[in-house]
Amino acid sequence: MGSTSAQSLTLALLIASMLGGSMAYKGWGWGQGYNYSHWGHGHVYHHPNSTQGPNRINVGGSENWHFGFNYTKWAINHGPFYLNDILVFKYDPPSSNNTHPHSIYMLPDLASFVNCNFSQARMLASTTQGADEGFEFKLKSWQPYYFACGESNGYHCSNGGMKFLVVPVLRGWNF
Ligand SMILES: *[C@@H]1O[C@H](CO)[C@@H](O)[C@H](O)[C@H]1NC(C)=O
Ligand SMILES: *[C@@H]1O[C@H](CO)[C@@H](O)[C@H](O)[C@H]1NC(C)=O
Ligand SMILES: *[C@@H]1O[C@H](CO)[C@@H](O)[C@H](O)[C@H]1NC(C)=O
Ligand SMILES: *[C@@H]1O[C@H](CO)[C@@H](O)[C@H](O)[C@H]1NC(C)=O
Ligand SMILES: *[C@@H]1O[C@H](CO)[C@@H](O)[C@H](O)[C@H]1NC(C)=O
Ligand SMILES: [Cu+2]
Repeated sequence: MGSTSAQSLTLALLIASMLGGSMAYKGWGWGQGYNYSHWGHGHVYHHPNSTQGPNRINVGGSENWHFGFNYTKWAINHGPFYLNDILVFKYDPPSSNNTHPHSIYMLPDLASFVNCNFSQARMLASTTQGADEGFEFKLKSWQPYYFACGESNGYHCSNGGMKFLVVPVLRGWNF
């Protein structure tokens, strides 16, 4: 395909810029003596704050999870994300007036993410699980997470902007 390696490079740069973005937060927590007994208490909605407990982040902000929104851009602008942050995906279930519902899949690697290749993907949430309070996903480990909508044979992923990646960083990563 030829373009794949260029796209991979672009994504590698995106990852680097996301990590780099988190580096910009270096110093926020310097010497402030983070109090670990606050873990699990601070379920806040405002912008991620490296000195507080885990954040709950609504994916897409007020846009929620829908077709035609650039979630890669959103993730870059709203990073960094921290370990144990909770992503909340909200989307309407299928109904007579919603015949193009969404879902959430985890793609296994960068190549499948770039190509929206769902052959090894794992479904995290069905078309009905984004209703009401939304579907919650906790960023438990230090790894890249590749999220995408799996509907319409990958069309929402490849043409609808419905994919993004996150590499959570350790809160208070200031040494
Ligand atoms: C840490 O937070 C807990 C709960 O808020 C508080 O009881 C404790 O005194 C704090 N410890 C320090 C060293 O600030
Ligand atoms: C981060 O959290 C600390 C402690 O709660 C607070 O004092 C500070 O104003 C917050 N900073 C931002 C940018 O929200
Ligand atoms: C989404 O945003 C990213 C980052 O700004 C950009 O590289 C990408 O080309 C955008 N995608 C689309 C389909 O516009
Ligand atoms: C869409 O359908 C749901 C129930 O299926 C209903 O609650 C809602 O009001 C409808 N919205 C519109 C814009 O018709
Ligand atoms: C999708 O990925 C699988 C392996 O995960 C690979 O065998 C297959 O060729 C890929 N499909 C495309 C269209 O790249
Ligand atoms: Cu979708």
